[in-house]
Amino acid sequence: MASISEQVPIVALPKDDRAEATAREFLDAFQKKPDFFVRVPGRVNLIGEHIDYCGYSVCPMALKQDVLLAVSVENDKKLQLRNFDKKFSDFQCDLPNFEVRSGEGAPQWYQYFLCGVKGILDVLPVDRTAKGMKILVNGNVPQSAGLSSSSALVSAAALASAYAHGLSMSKEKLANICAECEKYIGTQGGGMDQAIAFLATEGCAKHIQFSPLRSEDIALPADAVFVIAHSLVNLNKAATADFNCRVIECRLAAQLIAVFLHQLMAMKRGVEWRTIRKLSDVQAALSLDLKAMISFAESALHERPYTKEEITSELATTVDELALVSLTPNTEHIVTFKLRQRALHVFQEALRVEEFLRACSAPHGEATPSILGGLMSESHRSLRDLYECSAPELDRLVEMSKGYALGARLTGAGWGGCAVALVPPHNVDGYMEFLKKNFYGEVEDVEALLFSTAPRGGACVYV
Ligand code: ADP
Ligand code: NG1
Ligand code: MG
Repeated sequence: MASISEQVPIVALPKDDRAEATAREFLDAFQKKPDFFVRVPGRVNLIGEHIDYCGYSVCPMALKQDVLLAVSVENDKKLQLRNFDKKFSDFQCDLPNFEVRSGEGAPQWYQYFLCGVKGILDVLPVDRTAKGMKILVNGNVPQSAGLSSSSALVSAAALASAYAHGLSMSKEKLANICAECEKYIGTQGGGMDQAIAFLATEGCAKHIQFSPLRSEDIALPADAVFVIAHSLVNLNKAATADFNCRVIECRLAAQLIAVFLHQLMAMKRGVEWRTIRKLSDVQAALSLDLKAMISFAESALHERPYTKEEITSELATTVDELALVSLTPNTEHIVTFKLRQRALHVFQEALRVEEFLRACSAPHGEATPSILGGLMSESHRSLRDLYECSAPELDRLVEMSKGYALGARLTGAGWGGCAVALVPPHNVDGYMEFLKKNFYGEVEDVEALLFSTAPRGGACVYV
């Protein structure tokens, strides 16, 4: 196998219980030893929510919870999958031609895996044959909780396939492939999850920027602990149209803003709405700053939900062309769109990211954690009120954090899943005890649902 060590690190398998249990289970399942292992972490996003798919930068960090794969490479052109968790059924298919996903509703677990395999087979040089693989999946990222278990699984599948085929590519290339191939599952994510999965480094949260993908370390204050708390509500993003609905509301807002500004300013360079995909595209085309975009969205877009008829009329197009250019198969049925509210959240959240980074890069003082916490709380209010992607249980968690944390917000896509709170070190134990007693009560295995985090490293291959 050719080395990809100058890209994703290839290191010795740690001698811990989890690695040993995974190796043992692989032996049981396939009567042979694995050739290599792959680890890809989940992530928590500190700030910059629902803006990656609008082209704006985000601030996530990798978790210790991860997807660990044990892999053997085979010459039989078959993919055989087993899961450590027996609630996930065995799966097998022939390579290279398989269907990733058809139909609606929640996808099957192995379909996320197939996304990653397809992402790599699609870039395999034509003279290379697809290799078979036997794989055991052992994941402990809480699922459907906004901590990116799906992208850890997709990215692990892609990394295993790349390594099995001896493909050598940069972390950024792998992250971009994974961001695109996870879309086969049906959601139109922006690439944050796959980016941090590959670009994370131990000890640092990252500022991730897109087009082109790049990352920088964020210097978080030493006296700030990030505590994650699960709301006990799960939402599988691909099972409903909620997530894609927000993506296309932002797209339509960007397309309408392009047309309105064009008319208003008799612009030197015309902006053709059909070429606009993201709110950042229209900002770049107009060379305006975020504050100017906020003012314009406030004055030009009305609060009342836009109907499809109104949008087609403003864009001088037809329902059919709108579906083709702007919508996704699972959002074609939607008839009203809250464009002003969504655009305002995005521009204001992008501004909060800038302020968060400014506070982190200035010399840290006593006030730094409070500034960061304040921005996180504002972010939550905006996600709750303008973006409408919170849930009563998440709002309750955020409310309950007030006596202990300097700020808290939902993290990930929302509609359930986790909140992240910035807590001073001396309050961490008290906060967790308070939530155990008053939020979790009799719930079992609270350690998996409520934990403090430190930034961990990104994807690696273990040999
Ligand atoms: P999130 O990425 O926020 O955790 P998603 O709804 O995007 O939530 O993806 C969750 C889905 O990913 C699960 O329903 C399951 O199909 C798949 N998944 C994640 N981790 C695993 C795992 N360890 N084993 C099997 N499937 C997994
Ligand atoms: P989660 O909640 O981890 O599935 C999703 C998107 C991200 C980002 C966040 C919201 C995917 C794979 N992930 O994350 O790209 O848009 O929501 O900030 O679609
Ligand atoms: Mg996901």
